[in-house]
Amino acid sequence: MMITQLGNIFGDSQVASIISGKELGQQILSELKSEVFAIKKELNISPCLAVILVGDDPASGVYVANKRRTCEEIGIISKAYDLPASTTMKELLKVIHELNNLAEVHGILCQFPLPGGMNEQEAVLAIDPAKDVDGLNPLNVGLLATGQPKFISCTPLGVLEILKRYEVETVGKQVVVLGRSNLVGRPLATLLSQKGWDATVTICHSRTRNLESHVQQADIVIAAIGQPNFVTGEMLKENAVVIDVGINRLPSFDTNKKGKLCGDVDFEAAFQKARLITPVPGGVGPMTIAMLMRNTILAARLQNHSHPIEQKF
Ligand code: L34
Repeated sequence: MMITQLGNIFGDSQVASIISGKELGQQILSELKSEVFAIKKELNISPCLAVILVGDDPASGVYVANKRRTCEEIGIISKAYDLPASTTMKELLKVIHELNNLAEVHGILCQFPLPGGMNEQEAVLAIDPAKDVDGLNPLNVGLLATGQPKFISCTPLGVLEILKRYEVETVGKQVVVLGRSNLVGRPLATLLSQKGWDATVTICHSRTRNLESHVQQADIVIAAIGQPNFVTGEMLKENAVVIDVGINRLPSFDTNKKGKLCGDVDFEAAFQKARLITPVPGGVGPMTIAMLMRNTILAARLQNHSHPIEQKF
């Protein structure tokens, strides 16, 4: 299903199939569009997501624009809060508190990174856990850690959805997660080691010794460290599944053009060695957005005492 087998110019050797997060994301969005339609009919409400963007980081601007556009595409109401880089923490918290108290808003997302000097953890703590579609509030993090998840952050959910829909076996497998961030690495490692996924998970980070030897053992490698081409072809075990969460912009020599996007994995080399691989762009990014839509629909249902959509997690 949706696997592109690209021919190898040398003919004989086996190369990876490319996972299309873009196509899979589109398929999920069309399912969610029907779900939104059903909610409108059933509960007479429209799911609504408020996205807060502080400052003018160009990459964040692109991601937030993608989120808002996708809301519109599937019938979720999108409320935009664009605040200047000079916004104080107090002003940001005021906006969050107002949104917490607005009944028609079901989900609140504050895009990271915040401009220097602002406290991301404080922002996350202020978001009502019932509206925390990013799954970053410590209550939701704690529920996940103790095996009773409610809102799970969107990128880890997107990675799991890829593994599920491409029928990648995780039970008893060696998974190496590169990176320990609250947004991606840590929740992914937590989830994959839980019952149902049953993987043996190793988290590697900047202080890991013999990192290559860990990656070499891995049936599934998930790269989320934010360093272009960090994972080389040589590091990988033959037929590994490679999920590239990294999204790095290479410097552009032409100041009028945006730099080329690339992941944490040397794609060309990994493609020769892996069994399945996600590209950047068009891999995990679109799945993150699809999962944000799913969490918003879940929030709208839960706030209206309706049955949540079926979730494996
Ligand atoms: N609070 N901050 C919060 N929640 C999140 O879940 C995020 N993240 C990460 C950064 N900060 C956050 C995102 O939304 C990364 N991220 C994200 C979202 C979407 C895309 C990439 C990262 C995306 O749309 N990627 C496209 C290409 C975009 C482009 O052209 O630049 C892709 O195909 O990968």
